[in-house]
Amino acid sequence: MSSTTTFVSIGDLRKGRQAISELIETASGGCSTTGGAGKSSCGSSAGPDDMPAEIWDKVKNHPCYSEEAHHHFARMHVAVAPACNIQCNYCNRKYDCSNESRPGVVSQKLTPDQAVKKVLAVASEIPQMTVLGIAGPGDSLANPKKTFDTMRQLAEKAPDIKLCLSTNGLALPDQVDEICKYNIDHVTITINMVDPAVGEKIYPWIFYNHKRYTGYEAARILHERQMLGLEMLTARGVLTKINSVLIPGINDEHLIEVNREVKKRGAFLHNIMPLISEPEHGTVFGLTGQRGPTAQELKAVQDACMGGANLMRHCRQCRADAVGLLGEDRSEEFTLDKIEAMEIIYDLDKRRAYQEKVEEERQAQHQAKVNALSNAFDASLLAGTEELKVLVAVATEGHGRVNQHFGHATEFQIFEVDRRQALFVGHRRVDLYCQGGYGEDEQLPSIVSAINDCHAVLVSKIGACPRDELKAAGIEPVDQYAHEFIEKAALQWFADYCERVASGALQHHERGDARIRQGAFTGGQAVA
Ligand code: CLF
Ligand code: SF4
Repeated sequence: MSSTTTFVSIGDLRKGRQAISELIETASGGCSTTGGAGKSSCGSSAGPDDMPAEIWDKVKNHPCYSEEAHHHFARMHVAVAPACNIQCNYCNRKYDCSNESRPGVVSQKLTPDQAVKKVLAVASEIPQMTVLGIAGPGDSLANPKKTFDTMRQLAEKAPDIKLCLSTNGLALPDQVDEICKYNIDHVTITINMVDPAVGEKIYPWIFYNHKRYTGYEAARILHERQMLGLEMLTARGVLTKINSVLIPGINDEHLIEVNREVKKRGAFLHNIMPLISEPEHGTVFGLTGQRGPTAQELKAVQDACMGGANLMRHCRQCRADAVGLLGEDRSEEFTLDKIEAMEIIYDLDKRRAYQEKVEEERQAQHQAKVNALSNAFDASLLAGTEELKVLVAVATEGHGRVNQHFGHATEFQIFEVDRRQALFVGHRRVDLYCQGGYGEDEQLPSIVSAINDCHAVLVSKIGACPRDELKAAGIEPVDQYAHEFIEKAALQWFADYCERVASGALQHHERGDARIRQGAFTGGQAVA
């Protein structure tokens, strides 16, 4: 069980927690249970009516804290924090911090001045970039000078950009004042355990107060610091997201308790991520054969946590210098030499005007979903389909629409659809089918396997060969909703599916598990 040393006054904690818990209570059904006209939860599509105005203001255009926002708004990371104060068994220091980043890629490390210049350059080119995060390549708070130097400058020079950081939590309690001083109102803490006996299997050592600790003692100290840091942030009204790496056989069931404990302490969101442990990354887990979870194992743990802290399911485990929408990476456009040659004009009015347009599009998407829910399901035609629930894969290039050719997809978004809602539950990375103008048929089996538990795949267009292959696998290729908003398209397709089942034209079959394992088809990238 968890043991926690708490130095925050109970009064502070209650006050700060009040606003956050109002929202948590509002959305307490978890991301998928409330359903209906926009009444789902914060990690997904909560709106201004679902939460206090000051919290809505913090999450509405943060792509990680709002599932709806991630279709429209971008984030960027700057890699200013190279050092770390702990060792995780899933990390190889040659690569980025895998608590917030995909392992296996190394970021170009920046000084705070270089980082600020890069942020201004990206902001002038990508007006929908609304959030700046520091997520490595080590731990942001093990490098406090570089991290806060960057944040201080940005708070002055780019006041409309939300500031965000990610940490393992060991140094967090000492830095809460600085975090608040620069108005950093989103903090991610990676918490993989609330029991040091579990923690000692994940963390071989920590470096704390000028001393190295190992084994159970290391995990106990880390746990206490994480809980204390979380409580302190809650007391100050900072929104917190908890990242947990799901490690099969080590903390899978335990994460349900982690979810409970972090909710108690005011965490806003819980992001359960799959372990990535390819041997070539050279991590302890990679080298000892510790496997990552399958997509189904990940979903099962997430589902078991429903009703606790709200879940984030749209994480892309992005790299420590990622730029763009989640799932897209434009970092190559903003290398230091390219920035040097750019004309940087940080035009606040232009950015605001653009973001207002994006907000309108997002509202339209939301309204389309609400309308589809009230119009698509004609109960008189759908007898016997009340309890049906299926998964649907969607090819999208963003903006919340079905707007990608099957052959161009490198990932599919997965929605769980029933007569109450179309809920985003994850994404599956796949190999590209279309290779320079022709279809690579050898890729088809792995693509089909990756979405083998889905009943349909929604695309803007699809060729004859993949169409036949999908049909043969029992997956319906659907292109008649090209360029529609995703939830509307998924709900309309599902209403049609239910009608066919109710009329006897089609027999409903449960789909088997997608036979995919972490990294099996993706060169070591996340599949969830
Ligand atoms: Fe970056 Fe993290 Fe802030 Fe987002 S990422 S520091 S909260 S701005 Fe987002 Fe990327 Fe997942 Fe992180 S998708 S890895 S959750
Ligand atoms: Fe690696 Fe991040 Fe863990 Fe540090 S906190 S050891 S950088 S994964």
